[in-house]
Amino acid sequence: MKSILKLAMLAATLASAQAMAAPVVLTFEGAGNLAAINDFYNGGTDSAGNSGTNYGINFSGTSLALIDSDAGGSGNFGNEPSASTILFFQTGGAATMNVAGGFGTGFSFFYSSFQAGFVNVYDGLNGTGSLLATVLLPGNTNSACVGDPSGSYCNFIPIGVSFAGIAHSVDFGGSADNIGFDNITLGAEVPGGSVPEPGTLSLIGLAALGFGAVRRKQA
Ligand SMILES: [Ca+2]
Ligand SMILES: [Ca+2]
Ligand SMILES: [Ca+2]
Repeated sequence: MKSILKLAMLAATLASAQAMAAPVVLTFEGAGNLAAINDFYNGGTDSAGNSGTNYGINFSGTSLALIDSDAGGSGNFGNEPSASTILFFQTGGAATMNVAGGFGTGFSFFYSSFQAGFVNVYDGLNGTGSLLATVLLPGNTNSACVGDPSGSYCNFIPIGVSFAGIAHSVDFGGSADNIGFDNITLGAEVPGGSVPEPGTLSLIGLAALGFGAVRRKQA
């Protein structure tokens, strides 16, 4: 009995260690433009039939992939940390990510938004259980897009948080069609991927266009 108990404890320790393995970075590259991400990272496909690496990660039906218009999609953004696809949502108040196997240590990502948003990390699936961490996301300035041909949302900022315990879901919240995320990194307080060159910080006219709206050239 004693040795069986020890084995059980060892298995629990190993499972815990596995949950905190090397950071996983979700770049959304390969997902379809305006496709629901669904099981793209879960051994299945997005709503357009594309599949990515199986990390055991599922996204709620409102979570959409968006490809930069400069790369043939309909995204109104620039300077994303991994070109040319990001996560955003057009309906509801948040996109939810479920990680059945759990993850620990920390969580981080890049985001771009004119308005304030938030990210909540929970220990249960689908935004349930205890709130492990909250990251408040101030609206950031987006103006001249240096390094990316076009796009109103062009100031992707890295941000992250460390927490205790094992997380199983994350809500990415904000104003629908006005906030985008990329290089979502599980297991690290600093997001993976290159940090884009900071754009100019002149506070010129913030376009009221949505994330999924390609900016039209002014006549
Ligand atoms: Ca662009
Ligand atoms: Ca781009
Ligand atoms: Ca990307």
